[in-house]
Formats: sequence, C-alpha cells, structure tokens
Amino acid sequence: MSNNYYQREYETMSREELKALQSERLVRQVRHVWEHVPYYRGLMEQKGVTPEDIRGIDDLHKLPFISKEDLRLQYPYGLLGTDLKNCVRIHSTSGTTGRRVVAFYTQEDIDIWDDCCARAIVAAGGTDEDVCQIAYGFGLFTGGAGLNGGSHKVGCLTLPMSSGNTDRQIQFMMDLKATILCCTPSYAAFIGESLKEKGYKPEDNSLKAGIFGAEPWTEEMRRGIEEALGIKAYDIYGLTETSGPGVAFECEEQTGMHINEDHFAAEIIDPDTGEVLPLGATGELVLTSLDKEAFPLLRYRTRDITMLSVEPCPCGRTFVKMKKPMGRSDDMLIIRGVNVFPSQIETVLLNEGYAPNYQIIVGRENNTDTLDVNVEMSEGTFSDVVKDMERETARLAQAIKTMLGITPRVHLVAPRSIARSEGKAVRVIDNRKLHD
Ligand code: DLL
Repeated sequence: MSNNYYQREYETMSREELKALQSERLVRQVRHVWEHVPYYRGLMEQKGVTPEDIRGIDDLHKLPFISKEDLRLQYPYGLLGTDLKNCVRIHSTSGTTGRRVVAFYTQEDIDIWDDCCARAIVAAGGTDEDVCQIAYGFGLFTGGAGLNGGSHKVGCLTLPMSSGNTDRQIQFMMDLKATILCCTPSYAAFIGESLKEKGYKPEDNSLKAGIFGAEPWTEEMRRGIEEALGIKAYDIYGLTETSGPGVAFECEEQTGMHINEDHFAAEIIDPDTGEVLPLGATGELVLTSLDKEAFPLLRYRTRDITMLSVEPCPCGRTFVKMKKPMGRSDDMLIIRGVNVFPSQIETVLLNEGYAPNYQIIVGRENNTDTLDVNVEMSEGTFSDVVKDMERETARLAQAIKTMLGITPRVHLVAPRSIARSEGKAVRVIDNRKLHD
C-alpha cells in the first residue's frame, strides 16, 4: 500500500462510490452539453437520445461518438461549452496537417487539470521537497503547462525549462539538483546520452524519477532510460482534447496507468465497428469528460489502441489501469497486408542492444510495399570490417522478421547520424502517402 496520494479520498474510493460519482457527474455533463453546445445536441437528436435517457454511467453507451473530424469541423468555437468570456486559456494540438484542434479552459478546468498532473507527480514519489524540471514544450502544447501546474500544486520547486537547449537543461539539472524530470521519453533518452557524453555517470545526478509521455514508448525504452539516468521512469498519458497530460498516470507498480476516473469515463471499442468491448479486450480508447466546463467531450474516439484492467492494484488506487498505448490506430502501418506498429520494431532493436535511434521508411516499388529500417550504431557496435556489418544487418533483419512476419531491409548508419528529438520523435516516413 502506498502513501503517495495527492487526493486519497478520490484515488482510493470504492468502485461503488466511484460509480455513483461518475453517474452524478455524467448526468450533469450531458445536460451541460445539451444546453450549451448546439452541435452536440444535434448529434444526440440524430441518435434519438435526450438528457432524460442518461440516468447514470451505465447509459454512457447510448450517447453518440465524437471524433477528431468533428473537432476539426467545429474549429474554432463550435464545441465551446461556456461563454468565451469565462475562458482563460487555449491550447492546441501539434498536428502538422489539416486544421488544428483548439481546446478551451475555464479557471475551474485548469484547476482540475493541475490536480490530475499533481496526482501523477505524487504517484512518482514527488513532494514539496522536490525540484521538478519540466522539459516538455511550453506554449500551445499542453505538456509544459500541465506538468507545471501539477508541480506547483504539489509544492515542488519548479524549473519551467521547456524543451531544447540540452546543455542548459543539463547545467540546471546538475546545479539546482533536479530530482524529477518531466519530458518526452525520446528527449529523456537524448538527455541521458548527452550526460554520458559529458562524462557524467548515472549516479552523478540527483534525479530519482521521471514522468514521461506524449508519445508511445516501449518497456525496453523504459529500462534504457532508467539505467542511463539512474531513476524510475513513470508513464503519463493525455491529449490536448481532454485538457492535456494527466488523463492517466503510473504508480510505483509501473504496470499501466490509472485513469483519473472521477474526471474521465473510459471505454474500449472495436475501432472498425464501434462496438463496446468487454474489459480486458484490446481496442480503441474512448474518453468522456465528466466535469469540464469549456471543452466538454462525450465519447471522444482517441484512436489510441490499449486495454483496460480493474485488477486491484497493490498501490491502493481503485481507478482502472490502461496499458501503455501501442500507438494510434492511424500510426499503424499496413505493410504488405501486415499490421505493423513502430513500437514493435523498437522492441526488437532495443532487445538487440541498440539505442532508440532509428527510422522506419515505408515505400512502394513495383506495386509492392517496401520496409527499410535505418538503425544507428553506437561507437561500441561500429566496425569497419564489411563482413561483420553484413552479419549484423542480417541478424537484425531476421529478428524483425520474427516479430512482424515480414523481412525489412536493415541499414546500419553512423553514430549520431539520426536526428535527436526534443519533443515527440518522428520515427516513420511513409513515402506511399505522397502518392495518395
Ligand atoms: O501529448 C499530451 C501530453 C503531454 C501527454 C505530456 C503526456 C505528457 P497531444 O499532443 O494532443 O497531447 O497528443 C496526444 O499523444 O492521443 C497519444 O497518441 C499520444 N500519447 C500521449 N501520451 C502517451 C503515452 C499530448 N504515455 C496523443 N503513451 C495521444 C503513448 C501517448 N502515447
């Protein structure tokens, strides 16, 4: 049993109490949406549902879904749940194509969001004695602002570094004895690599924990970061549409992320049919906000593929846990008819002793899909004997084939030749999309 709770009364409430709370909040949230967001009202009317039909959380499935496409169509104000004058902030997705999604917040929304992030920091062992270095981007991206708010609530000394300028990150980390690092896992790996290059050993820093999220990362990557920085690495999940980081967070068990179910109801659906799947099934995560004012979301299709579990957690929290998302359904590559998640290739490469510096290039030659994987060598794996390199390339190709069932072309590339990420890493180049 843990003592690391930020809001014990919610985090450890019984499932019956939680159900009653979720029911009461859902009824209120649906009414709020019906009265304030004509677009939602239209969707509900189309499905023949009125607020009277929603009497509790068991009625959630009666509501229509909402998708990223709806959010784009309603850009910028179409889903606003309150007068603009009540809003105090916006954030926006980092999407590179199409219209961005803009999320609005009242002060009350920000307060709840900060609480969710504070729960994550406390679950990672954070207290008011800690120095919390926030190296997620600050700005329209939600990572910096969310963890910053959480860190203030916990009372940590907060270093609002934003991402980038790795030399300065390291200087502040060492001089101010940062104990908790918050950034994307790919940036954490890069910081670890840079510390090593500067001659620091993992025990030279004061870090004890890291809170990493905003992109998929594997267990193998977790182990690599934990070793490089000498810390425990905790996962955190969220998306701009639901406020930002803090929808779910890991406790000391590190076996999945507790969903803050007093604020978000979670379902898993079959992404093709929309059918709600039983607990324990893998599918698309659908989230419903239960107490948002400015940007309420009913049954939002996240496109993230995961699985839920209500197994009692030794930490004492009663909230369901979601497994590390494998990636978004739209990140899944279909190569020669085989479904491939980039994270599967990452698992193989890290198991084979490589660092998470790789690139996946998909193309099409003579009407057949091609899969090329560029893998960066470390100084240690580098060899100028051609035979050795050929043998290594063949070994990696075989390992990937065993995982995926298709044979890639593997290319070993020089140390430091693949660009490092300070935010979300771009691992895949799909040249087939250019010809759509
Ligand atoms: O990435 C919010 C965030 C900031 C989460 C900092 C955690 C830490 P977006 O930019 O809107 O928001 O991207 C949301 O990122 O739908 C997932 O596909 C992915 N994602 C976020 N956290 C994780 C995670 C932020 N822990 C999208 N594991 C989501 C895997 C994640 N994927």
